[in-house]
Amino acid sequence: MMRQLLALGFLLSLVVPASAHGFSAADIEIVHPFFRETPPGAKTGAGYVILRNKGSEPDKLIGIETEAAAKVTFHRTVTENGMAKMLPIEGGLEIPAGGEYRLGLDGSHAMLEGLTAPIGLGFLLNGTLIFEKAGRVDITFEVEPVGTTQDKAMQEHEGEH
Ligand SMILES: [Cu+2]
Repeated sequence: MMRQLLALGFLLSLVVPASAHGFSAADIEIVHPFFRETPPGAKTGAGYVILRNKGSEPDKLIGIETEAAAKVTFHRTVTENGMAKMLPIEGGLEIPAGGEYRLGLDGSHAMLEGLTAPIGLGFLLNGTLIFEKAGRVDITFEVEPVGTTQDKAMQEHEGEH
């Protein structure tokens, strides 16, 4: 019995790191940052994250840097006359005091331009989130399969807690 419990504990400990994939800096909690898997030859990719602010002042995500891409900007995909197009989100992503910003809702995403290599499942990619107040925070991005939405990733993420 003890041995079975130990074995179970070992299995659980293997599963936990994915669910515990998060970072924090000052009052900001960075929940499950991920890139979507890209096909071979892709020049662009997309990144998602949930930012929670436990503080009493708003903060802003003003930039992302990563080893996976030459440049990262913030976009929103909108549909006009049946055509999807991407518009830049200007001025950074505001995280209200005591609130959150879900990058991935309403078509929002971090746009990775100039991919240095395809982004493959199982990769952990280094990056830095740059906040107006919390400053530069080094993190890692996990990689989720093509078609993963913010909601789906979060369900899986929170289901593991
Ligand atoms: Cu885009």
